[in-house]
Formats: sequence, structure tokens, C-alpha cells
Amino acid sequence: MTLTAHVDTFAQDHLPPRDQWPALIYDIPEVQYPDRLNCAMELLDGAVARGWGDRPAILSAEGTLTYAQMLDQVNRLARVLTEDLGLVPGNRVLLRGANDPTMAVAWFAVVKAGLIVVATMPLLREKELVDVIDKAQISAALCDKRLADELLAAQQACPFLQRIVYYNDPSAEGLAARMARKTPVYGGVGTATDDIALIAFTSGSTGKPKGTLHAHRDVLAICDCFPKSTLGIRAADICIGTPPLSFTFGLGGLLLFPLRVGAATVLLEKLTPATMLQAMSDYRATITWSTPLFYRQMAGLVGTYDLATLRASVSAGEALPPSTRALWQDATGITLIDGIGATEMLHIFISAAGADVRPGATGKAIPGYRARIVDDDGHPLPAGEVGRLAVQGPTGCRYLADERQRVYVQNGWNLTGDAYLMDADGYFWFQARTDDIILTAGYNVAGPEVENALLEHPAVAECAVVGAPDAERGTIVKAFIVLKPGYTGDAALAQSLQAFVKNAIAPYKYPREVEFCATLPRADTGKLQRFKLRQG
Ligand code: 3UK
Repeated sequence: MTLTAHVDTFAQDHLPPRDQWPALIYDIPEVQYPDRLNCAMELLDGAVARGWGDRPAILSAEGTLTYAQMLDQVNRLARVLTEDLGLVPGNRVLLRGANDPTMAVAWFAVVKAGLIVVATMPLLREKELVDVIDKAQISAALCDKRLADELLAAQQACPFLQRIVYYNDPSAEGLAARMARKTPVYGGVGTATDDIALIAFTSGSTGKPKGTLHAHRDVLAICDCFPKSTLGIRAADICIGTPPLSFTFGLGGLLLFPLRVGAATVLLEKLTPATMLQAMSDYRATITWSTPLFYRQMAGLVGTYDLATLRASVSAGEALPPSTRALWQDATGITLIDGIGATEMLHIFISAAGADVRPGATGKAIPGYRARIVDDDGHPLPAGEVGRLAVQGPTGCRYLADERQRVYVQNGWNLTGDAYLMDADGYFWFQARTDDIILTAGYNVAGPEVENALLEHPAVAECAVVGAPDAERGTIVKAFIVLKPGYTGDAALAQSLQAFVKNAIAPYKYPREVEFCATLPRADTGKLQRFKLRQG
């Protein structure tokens, strides 16, 4: 390992022991990097050096930032971090804000200065912020002034957090005024490729949030895998989408991947299905990034929006129901690119695009990654059998000081917690999260299969299927249903939905109980929180 540039070695010191790491595979030419490399400089200073300075990098409500203008901003902000706040390489910096140009500039400034980014969801509350700040020992934060309250409350409980600088704060101490006082020249820190660049937190459904450590090399590896091999991103592209930059799905799709190839990204906060369609048209977007439900909702509204420039749409975060794929295809002519990624793996590792798509399957292991299905003891299972998904590639899980490392990584393989089957052609078919498999009357039922059946019914807008306790049968299959406008959730509709499922899939999987509701519980990532429904 090359000498670290970190003066503060907290991240290295809290990596899991080497024998608990997953195997890291660098067997494709795309992921060969030199020993010393700063991913922010490779992406941004590199872009300007390659002559892309005048191209638009970030489009937003505030206007356009070219690559050269973005670099100017990044250099000034890096000077605020190192000169005003006195931060040294290896220190952690918390970012708190929605998707906007300042978040993007701040991400690059932190990483260019050899610091470690900890980006947090704008909706995090005091207690969640305290967990993150404590766990990552964060001493400085950049925060949207509008989101100050919860961070200030968290600071009371976290003496370690000494400095907060606000943006969208017009005062002389605000970020904009500080940046205006700096020169736009900053050399950056020549980190080792293996130095940690970011800590991404993942909450999962229970327990304290887990911090996943990712190095400069990992950031470039995700840029050089999925976007190039599967998506085929190019310089003329304009990306747009919903995932927060604090979620690695959004960080990749809406920031890193477009910058890697000299393309542009549209950063807008609080998109709704209707405002996203409008923005796709206004900004002439070519690639969208979002979750299955959002595509489903947009599909119903496409109507008269001009989406002529759209050429690819990526769906991740949750399994893509075949009916949602069909709705988007019918509405836009675009074949959705489904991809499974994970915070632990940094980004997508199984996917398929274009003619390679098989509706209902996520896809194949993308170039650079390998995947297999294993039993409870970690032994590979033959094609066609349901088991645990195990993956390896140039990125992998390294939790920050966390016992759960031994759960996610076993025998050098990353176990994502998903039940999948692989068919004879190497396509991977999602069944359910391992914890979400419903055991009812001796049968295993995968909730998503029942959901996919229900989603084909014209009355169903959204649904979730979980196991519910039942005095007689132990556990029964229960469906929570959000209806489309114009339908009434009565006993007759419940019965017709049950009959509809029995007709579509094996009858024992039908929901014995149906509950109509106005909304379903979802995380900031857009993911359905099934555990909340199980709790009743
Ligand atoms: C589930 C999927 C079926 C799956 C993520 C793209 O979702 C991301 O990261 P998280 O850590 O969650 C990981 C888990 O989410 N999942 C994600 N995508 C799919 N299940 N089909 C899919 N296409 O259970 C996985 O283990 O929040 C996604 C890129 C970066 C990410 N961090």
C-alpha cells in the first residue's frame, strides 16, 4: 500500500481487519489506476486539462456552471475548508443539503483537499445526525442554512462537531462570502489511490446506521464500470433524476458519472413526477435516474411533455416490477435499465440494457463484477435455485468499525441480504430481501412476486406485501394497497384483488388479508419500509 496522504488516520485505523475484507477484483483494463490519485482532481481538474473547461457541468435553477467555473468554485471552497476551518487531510466533513450546485461543489472541494466526505440526507433528524457525527468523528459541517435547526440540536450532543459553515446564508460568515474572499487557485492533496474519500451511511431497516468506507479508487471504478459498459454514457448526455447526492445511487448518476465523460447534470431539489417531466423537457435531458415507483408515477403523466431528447432511463433502489417497465416503455418508448446497487458496493453491479433486458430479471453481473447464489453455508447453488446473492468486484464492503462486517462479508464475498436465483444464462432474478421472505403454512412466499401480480390490476397504484401474524396460521400473506383515484377500498374490491392474484400466480400466495391505505412508508432513498408494515 502506498503511503497515505492522510494526517488524520481515523478512517484507516477503523477499517475492518484485512481478513474480513471482501476479495477486490481488478481484472478489467478499465479499473487500473496509479498508486497516487485524487479522484476529485482526476474528475474535475482532469476535465479542464482535457479541454472541457467551457462545457456545461451543472445545470440548475441558479443557472449553468461550466467545468472551469465549477473548478474555480471548488478551489475557493477547498481553501475555506483548509484555511478558515483548519482542516487537515483525513478529517471528516459532513454535508447537509438537497441536490444543488453547492452540494456538488462541496463534495469535490472536500475530496480534493484530501478530506473525507460524509454526505447526509436532508431529511435526517437530530438523533440520526448524532449517530453519524459520533460514529465518523466529524469535526466540521457544511450545511444549508434552511436545514440548520436539526444540526444545531445534534451539535449540542456532539462536542466533537466544532465548526458549522452555512450556505444560503448571506452573512459575512456564510459560505458564499468566505469563498468570495479566496483565490480560485488550489493545488489539492495528492492522496494514495487507497486513501478513503467518502463514508456513506446506510440505515437498513433496524439498528444503528452503518458507515461504509470507500477509497478514491472506488469512486473512479464505479465511473468506469456500469456507466460505460451498460449505460453507454457519453459527453453529449444531460443527466437528471431524483436520488439525493447523499445516496450513492444519486452521487454516481447525478454527479460522478456525467463528469467522468464531460457530460452535464441537472441538479434540482424536491422533484415531483410532474416537475421532473417538466424539467426533463426544459433541460433537454437525455438520461434519467430514479426509483421504480417514480417511473410508475411519471408514466401516467407523460402526456404532452416533450421528451424527444430522452435516450436512457436507469431504475435502482428496489426491484423493478415488470408492469412498471411496461408502463414506462409504452409512455416513452424507452426500455428501462434496471440495476441493483448497494451502499456497501458503492453502486450498481448487476444490470442489463437494451436488447439484453429480460423483464422480471435484474440482469447479469456487469463487466468487472462477478455474482453467484449461495446457500446458508456459503456454498454455490446450481442455476435455478433460490439462495443468497453473493458478489465481488473492484468495490466492496468495508464498514467503519462495525461488527456487522462479518455478516455482510463471508469467505471474501459480499452478501447483499437479497434472495435471488440465477438462471442458466447467468441472469439474476430478484425474489425478496432475505428478511422479507414470508413463511406461511410451510410455504416460502416472496412478497415482491405478489406485489408484481397486484400491480397488474387497474385499481392498484402502489402496494406492499408482507407477512402478518395470524392466531390460526402463524403468518399470513397481507397486502397493503394504495388505490388509484376513483376506486373505493371496500370488501368487494378486496375480494376481486384476491381473485386476481389467485388467477395470476400459485393460489397459496394470494393475500389472505387486504388493507387499503393512503400512502406506504418510504425511506429518503424511496425504498419501501416493509418492516414498518410488519410491525402493524
Ligand atoms: C435493494 C434492489 C432489486 C437490494 C443503491 C443503486 O439501493 C441502493 O443502495 P442501498 O444500500 O440498498 C441496497 C439494497 O437495495 N435494491 C437496490 N436496487 C435494486 N433490489 N432490484 C434492484 N434494482 O435489496 C439491495 O441489497 O440503499 C442502488 C446504486 C447505489 C445504491 N446505493
